[in-house]
Amino acid sequence: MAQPINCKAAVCWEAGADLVIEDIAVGPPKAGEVRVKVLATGVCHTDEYTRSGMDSEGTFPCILGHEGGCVVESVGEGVTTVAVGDHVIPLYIPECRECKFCKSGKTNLCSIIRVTQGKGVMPDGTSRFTCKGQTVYHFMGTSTFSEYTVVAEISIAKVAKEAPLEKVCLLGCGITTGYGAVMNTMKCEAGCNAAVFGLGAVGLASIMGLSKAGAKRIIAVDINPKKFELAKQFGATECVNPKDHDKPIQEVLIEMTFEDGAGGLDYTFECIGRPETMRAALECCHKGWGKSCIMGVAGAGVEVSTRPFQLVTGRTWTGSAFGGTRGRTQLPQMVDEYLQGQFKVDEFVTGEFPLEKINDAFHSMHDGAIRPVVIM
Ligand code: NAD
Ligand code: DAO
Ligand code: ZN
Repeated sequence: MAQPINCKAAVCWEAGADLVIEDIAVGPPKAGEVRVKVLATGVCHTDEYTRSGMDSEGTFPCILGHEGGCVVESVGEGVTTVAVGDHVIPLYIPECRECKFCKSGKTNLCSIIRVTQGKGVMPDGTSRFTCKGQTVYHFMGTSTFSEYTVVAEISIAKVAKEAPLEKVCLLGCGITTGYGAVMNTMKCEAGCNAAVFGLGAVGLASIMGLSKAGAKRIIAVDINPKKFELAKQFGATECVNPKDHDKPIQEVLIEMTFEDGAGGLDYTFECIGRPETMRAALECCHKGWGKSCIMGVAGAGVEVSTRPFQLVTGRTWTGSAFGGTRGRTQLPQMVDEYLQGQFKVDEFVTGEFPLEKINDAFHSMHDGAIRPVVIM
């Protein structure tokens, strides 16, 4: 019978506070749950979004983190799909294969544990974390900023043991989101023209996907020109800084793509999280067929707008969560493709930090880092 484990974790005691390294207890996995040792974890802007207090769903105190590279330490009753010693990546979007959403074949948004996950607890309504006699809440069903965490069996993808966990942990969010949006959500075809707004991990991964899909033009858009060199290495054919133009960026992009009497992109990807760039990404789509995909997460309560005529005239506005990826089914394949050199992962890592320096990892993101990785 598994016992609680005492270990270190970065606890966020309240919205807006720096994380504090604490000694915590991690309870044993209950039925359908798995306890994992976290070896490495990426730090994503969504962790910062919740830490800062912008996330209306944030429950404190909590353990953030959702890009983990882990090894199974123990399994709860009834767990059959993973075993002690397996290498796994936790999933903030589970894949139960039984709920209405999973069975539809139309979406990756498995909703079977959505309500409890949103409240920061395991599916039975309780937390596995305690610190100083106090309950500490889970985050996104993953909580990877801890040396040990507990996740639902349906929320882990088993991956090849040969893959370095300090790299493939990043497939737990940003890379998979951008790449998957191109491949799964938009299904971009060879020869298409596309624009990517925002050149962080999500935008760069979109560029990588577009390049692999055989896009003819991939226009990278960012207000930070320091991002352009990397965007080109990932496959961008042109880079545009909206600050270099005195007209709206959508007009600039339409002019850049003007051909046979009309301009506009076949596909655009919004990887920033701002309503004005979401609007621009929609409005620079080609009349009649252009499609825009929102991945950026805007602040709570923010709304988007455009003139309805933009949609009447054939542009499509959609979005993608975790790149439409069904994690348990598709992440193992992605890890295998990474091992075969078919796509980049190492290139997204912009620094490694020990757990004690996790706040420095957060600060590095403000300076334009793509993905800091915390080595536990
Ligand atoms: P990031 O902050 O690393 O990258 C954003 C980029 O946008 C930066 O390079 C920044 O310079 C640029 N930018 C900011 N304002 C701009 C503007 N007005 N015009 C042009 N460029 C601008 O972020 P990231 O980690 O790549 O994530 C991007 C977004 O995607 C975030 O909102 C994040 O929360 C979200 N996200 C969504 C999913 C999902 O499943 N949909 C998953 C992961 C992240
Ligand atoms: O099913 O209602 C739902 C929500 C699923 C989670 C979607 C998350 C999308 C963006 C999160 C940011 C990345 C960490
Ligand atoms: Zn499901």
